[in-house]
Order: sequence, then structure tokens, then C-alpha cells
Amino acid sequence: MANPLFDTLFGKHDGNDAVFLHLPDGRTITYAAFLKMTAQYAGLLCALGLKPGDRLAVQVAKSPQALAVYAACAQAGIVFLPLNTAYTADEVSYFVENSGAGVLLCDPAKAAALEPVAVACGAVLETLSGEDSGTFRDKAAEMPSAFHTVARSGEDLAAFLYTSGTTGRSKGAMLTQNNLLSNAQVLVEEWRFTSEDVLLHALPIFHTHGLFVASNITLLAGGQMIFLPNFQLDEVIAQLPKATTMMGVPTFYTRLLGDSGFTKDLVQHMRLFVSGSAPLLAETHVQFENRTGQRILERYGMTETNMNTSNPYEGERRAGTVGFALPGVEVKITDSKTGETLPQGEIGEIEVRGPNVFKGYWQMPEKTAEELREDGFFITGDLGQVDADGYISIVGRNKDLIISGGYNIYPKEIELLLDEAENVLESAVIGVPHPDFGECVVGILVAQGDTAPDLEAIGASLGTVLARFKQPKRLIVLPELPRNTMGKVQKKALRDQFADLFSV
Ligand code: MLC
Ligand code: AMP
Repeated sequence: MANPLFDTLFGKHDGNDAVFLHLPDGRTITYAAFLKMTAQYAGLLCALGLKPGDRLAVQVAKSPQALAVYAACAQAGIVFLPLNTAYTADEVSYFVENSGAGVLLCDPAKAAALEPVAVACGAVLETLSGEDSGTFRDKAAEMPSAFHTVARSGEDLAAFLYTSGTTGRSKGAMLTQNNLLSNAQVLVEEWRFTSEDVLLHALPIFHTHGLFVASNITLLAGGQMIFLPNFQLDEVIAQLPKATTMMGVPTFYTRLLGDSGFTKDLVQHMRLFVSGSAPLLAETHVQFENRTGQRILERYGMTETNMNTSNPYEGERRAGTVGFALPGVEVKITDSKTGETLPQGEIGEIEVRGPNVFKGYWQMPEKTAEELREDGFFITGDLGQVDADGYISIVGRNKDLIISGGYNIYPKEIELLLDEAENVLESAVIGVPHPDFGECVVGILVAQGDTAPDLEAIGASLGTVLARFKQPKRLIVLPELPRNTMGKVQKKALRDQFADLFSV
């Protein structure tokens, strides 16, 4: 096959007049129209000087156009690098610089803030909005509506997705065409996706869940998506009657359960609800079943690996577990210190191997070697356990990571900023339980000398450099941080102390 990712997901729909996307205003986009837009975008990416293997950094609002940029990268053999729309210019600057992206595509509203970033990194700046305007859109309209797909192999890189690191520096996870394709193929089978499916899509498309899991599966099956710009509770409830399946982070499900309009009748026709990216409380699973009569299917994945495990489509979907290893994926539970496989039932590090596992971190061979073993097993940093029936549960994390509403936040990145703040001696950033986001960020500060830190000023200054979702929902000053005999900060003690901060 000339270009496995493009041909399998997109190219095969050429000339297909069936609907691919439904928009909230009632408009629809057919596969054929989507592919025409894709071809024009692919032509433009080449005209802008991007060659196969080059990176395109993209920070644009979710829209059919934004999805077509992903498809265009696949068609032209360019590495797609999507960025969270909440990132500040400071944050974007790191990704463009680190990846060496040749073009930065952003919303017109952000062009002024990102122009200096593009100039400093030697990248071309183009704009594209969800309302189908911008320099990129205008130039693409002049391009031919057919594009000769660039030949690529399954081992060629398709995307870079950045994940934060324990040192505070984000790492670009390099994903190949095969990583993405193999996972989509397995999931279509496992979750029984067909061209009859209409997926309610309210996730962002700059992360694995909304981009690869939801969109790739729909494309592979030839189904349709109700493509919402984000998760708005009323809109989701209004659209559910038209859908057959939905994917979400646990916050989607707790918000739905908090609304009396979310009833059994509303979702009787639904075939499947999938949850992932963060732990779904067993309590939410049970409440959902009590309300709707349906059991959410929970699965477990990561940026570096796509999906690893899933509860069964047929058979028991067990609350509080993430099911079994997917076909072709090996999962083992190991001793964090020795790497030896532990006996069934013991808690240890989850390691995974398979065609889904990434190729390493961009230009970070040491980081790659720390996490990706020579034999192909990836050390996830999650702690798991397998029960007597083989169901895997995630019982904790061996990495200092907060997952808030499905977004990952690495405390170190925020601590480095807090430590620099005026009248702050040191800081510790922790995740505490939150009724809406599952977990949320809290910053603990110790004052330098006798002057209390100005919490409002610190919050405001974080706001200029950090995406909103990373900013602590609360800053608290303590006389000192709890430490063990080795001098290491005891975050668990802090988490226990503030466990009820947001309880309702
Ligand atoms: C928004 N805010 C958040 C937040 N999202 N704060 C913490 N955590 C979050 N996740 C901020 C807003 O900026 C706002 O700030 C305030 O919190 C309340 O916002 P909101 O309007 O209630 O939030 P909303 O816009 O509705 O977004 C919440 C959400 C969204 C849950 C719908 O975060 C979301 O779509 N999450 C999905 C993330 C995802 O796709 N993860 C997949 C990663 S892939 P203020 O103070 O200005 O009001 C992966 C692999 C795998 O992990 O296995 O799938
Ligand atoms: P990311 O780096 O954004 O891809 O996030 C991956 C992390 O999300 C994993 O390492 C897990 O810690 C977490 N995660 C994903 N799915 C689940 C799940 N179903 N239950 C618990 N944690 C999950």
C-alpha cells in the first residue's frame, strides 16, 4: 500500500457521498467533501515548503477543517503535531522550537501573540478558524481539489503528541502510521464499529482520545460523527438521540448524571458508551447503570501507546477495572525495582508491548531508554493489579502526575514557576479529589522569611504563562512541607491533609 494510514482511513472514502460529519447547526459534511478539503490542504502544506517527515504544529479550534488538517498531513506524509488550544504563547513556543516545526497553524485570534514565536523559531505562521476563514483557508481554496498521495511506509512517523515529563519538560511522543492504524483496527473489531454508527464526539481533537480513538475508528468503519466543538451539557443531551455511541472522559459521565434530563429514555437506543483517560469511579459506573440500564465500557490508554486494555463488548464490564489486554497487546505487572514479572494479584508497574507502542521521544534518547525497554516493553508509570479473572485495575501511579478532567498535569512544571515567585521559599503541587474534574491542582507554598506570599499576584502571574487547566484551583501557605528522613517531600501526607478541600 502506498500510504497505509491515508489509504486505509481516508483514501478509501474517495467519491463517497455518505455523510461523515454532522455539525451542531444542522449542516453536514460528506466524506467526498471532506477529502476535497483534505487534498487542497495537502497541496498547500507542500506549497508552504513542508516535505515528508517535516512537522506541522497546529493550535486551532476544533472543527471539520481542523480534522482535515490531520488528514492532509497523512496524505502529504507530514508529521501532525496538534496542541491544546488552552496553551499560552509561552507553552506553544516550546513545542514549536523543540519539534522544529516548519509551519505553525493557529487561530486568527492568536496570530498576534504567536507571530513572535513563529519568527523566533523560523516557522511560517498561517491561520485557520472554525468558521472556515484564515490565511490557510484562503490559500487552500486556490489549490487543486486532487492531490497525489505521498508514498509512506507503516513505520514512518505520522504524529508527535507531547506529554509532560517529571522534570517539567514536555516530551514529543513519536507515533508511526502503524501505531495508529493497528490500534484503530483492533478497536473497530473489539467495540463492533460499523458504517451504521453515529459517534457523539465532544472531546478535543488534540489528544489521543478524541483524535485517534474516536476519529480513526469512525473513519475506519466508515461511520458518522456528531462533531461538537466541546462538551456542553445541554448540547450533548440534545444530540444524544441522534447518536449510537459516545466516548468521553469520566467528567462527561458525572456531568450527565448530574442532569435530570439525562434519562433512560434518552439513551435507550445507544449501543455503547466508552470511558477513559482518567479513572472512572466504580460509583459512577453503578450510578450510570442504575439510571440508564447501560454499563459504561472502560478502557485504558496513553499518548505513548494508544489503547492498551479494554473491558469486553460482550461479557461483563467490571466497574473499577480497565478489562483485558487488547488483541496483539501484551500487558505485564512488574516489580518497579527489578523489572521482574510479579505473581497474579500483586500490585506493580504496568508494562505494555505491541504494535501500538510508540517509537520513542523526539530527540530524547535517554528519556526513551528510561521508559522503553530494549525488548519493546514500555514502562507506563501506572500501578496495576490483575484479579483472579484476568481483569486489570489501575490502582495508582508511580509518576508524579495529576489527571484533571482527563488532562495530564505534571506538578514539576508548576513547582518550578512557584519556586521563583516572590516571597516563596519552596512549593509542592498536588492533586486532590474534585467532584467535577476527578482531581484538581492545588499549590502548597512555604513563605521565604516573614513576608507572606501574595497569592493573588502569584495566581495572576501563573496565568500569563500556564494554560488555565494547569493553574492551581487553590494556593495554600504552610509553615513547612512534610519530609521523610531522606528530606524528600511527602506528597501523600499533603494529599491526605487536603483530601476534603473540594468535597461537597
Ligand atoms: C477546563 N478547566 C479545567 C479543565 N478544563 N480545569 C481543570 N481541569 C480541566 N480538565 C478550567 C476552565 O479553563 C475554567 O476555568 C474552569 O476550569 C471551568 O471550566 P469548565 O467550563 O467547567 O470546563 P469545560 O470547558 O467544560 O471543560 C471541562 C472538560 C474538558 C472536562 C469538558 O476539560 C475536556 O474536554 N476534557 C477532556 C480531556 C481529554 O480529551 N483527555 C484525553 C487525553 S488522551 P475558569 O477558572 O476560567 O472558569 C489520554 C489517553 C487516553 O489521556 O487514555 O485517552
Ligand atoms: P496521557 O499521557 O494524557 O496519554 O494520559 C495517560 C494516563 O491516563 C495513563 O498513564 C493513566 O494514568 C491515565 N488513564 C488513561 N485511561 C485510564 C483509565 N481508564 N483509568 C485510569 N487511568 C487512566
